[in-house]
Amino acid sequence: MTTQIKEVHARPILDSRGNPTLEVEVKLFSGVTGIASVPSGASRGKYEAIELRDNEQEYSGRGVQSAINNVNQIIAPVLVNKNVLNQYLIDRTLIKLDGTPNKSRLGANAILGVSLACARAGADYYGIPLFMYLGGLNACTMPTPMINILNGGVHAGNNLAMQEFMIAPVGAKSFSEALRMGAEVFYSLKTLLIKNGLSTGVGDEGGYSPNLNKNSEAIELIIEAIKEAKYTTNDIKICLDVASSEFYNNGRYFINDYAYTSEEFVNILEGLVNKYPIISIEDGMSQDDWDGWKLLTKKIGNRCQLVGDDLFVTNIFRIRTGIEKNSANSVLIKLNQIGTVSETLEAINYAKSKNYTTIISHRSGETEDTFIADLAVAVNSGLIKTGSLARSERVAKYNRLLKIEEILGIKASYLGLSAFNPK
Ligand code: 2PG
Ligand code: MG
Repeated sequence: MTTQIKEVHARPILDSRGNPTLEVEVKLFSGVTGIASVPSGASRGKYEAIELRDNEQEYSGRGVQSAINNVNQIIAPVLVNKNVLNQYLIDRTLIKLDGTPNKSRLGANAILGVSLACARAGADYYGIPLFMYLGGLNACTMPTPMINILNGGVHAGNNLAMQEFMIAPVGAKSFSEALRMGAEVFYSLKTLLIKNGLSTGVGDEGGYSPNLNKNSEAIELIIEAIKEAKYTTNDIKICLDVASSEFYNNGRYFINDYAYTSEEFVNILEGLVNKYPIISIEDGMSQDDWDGWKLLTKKIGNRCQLVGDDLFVTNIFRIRTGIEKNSANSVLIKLNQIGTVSETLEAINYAKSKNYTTIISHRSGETEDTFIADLAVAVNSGLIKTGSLARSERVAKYNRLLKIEEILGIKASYLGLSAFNPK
């Protein structure tokens, strides 16, 4: 059968931070080849599937040769002759071959590279775009972009505790209009930073990383930039990724030499939502602070999207726990947190069935691969988070979405504000 896998091959490439990662090629007997590469996070959740690194001298311990060997020597022989169109069976085979609950034997990076490349090969075999292969005729919702224009936390060298300050052009009529609006605000933010004598250097995700003392200063600068670009905060809303697991220790949230209790920190977030046009907060509370999550959700879950990233790690079991504990109302979806395409689709379907929104997300260490752009449309997630409007590994995803919007033509829809939970 021409859809059978002939060869699987992994090689090392560099990601956007200069760290090695895997590129995987899956060749079919038909001659078609699917290629994919694997991203990598910095503010990783502790319940994520394991990214295998060599811990040898090479690449300062960040080498991925063992993951590459696992693809070429262990996975490849098992997948040869398998039908690439049966993604579910391929992913199950990979999970079984690994045999651990967190993919620590073969590495989630090794497994994901193969899983993604198989999906691409399937799409290429049919000669249809990846979003159509994954989502069929029903895939037609362009995501509202959550554009990270100001970086802090571990993604920047500044002293902002919060990791991502994003804008969502909810008032746009289409994805392409949203992107243009976002770009205009990005330019006006640069002008404002220069005017205020602040740095216009960018962080890992391409957003500016000025040295500001308070998170609220960053939010106020962004609001000013929105107005300077001749928009209102009805057109463009603000979203945050607090990434609070990074500054949580022993039941306390440490910001600017102060150790807040969960309740105090919930009050801070509530204060921000009261004061500013914030419609989404990711990882407001830490991955282990279920009581804090419950309280935050009770207090502002009816007027703000509360996104679990480190909390849920795209893992259906953790999402279920969150639902049982009335925690959050949205799930950040990262393919490499769980490690296969089918498990990612399962997590998305499950979250949606419980009325949690899903945001398809990049990692801070990215490659030029645009898989997540297609995934966002394929599953009609309505939301994507893929960084700033600078640096090609970020812009590549937006550019792919522009192309998808063109392919969809009149079929494309853009939800704007209604993509968010709550609306
Ligand atoms: C996050 C991500 C992506 P990282 O926390 O949401 O923005 O960062 O990939 O470093 O975990
Ligand atoms: Mg996050």
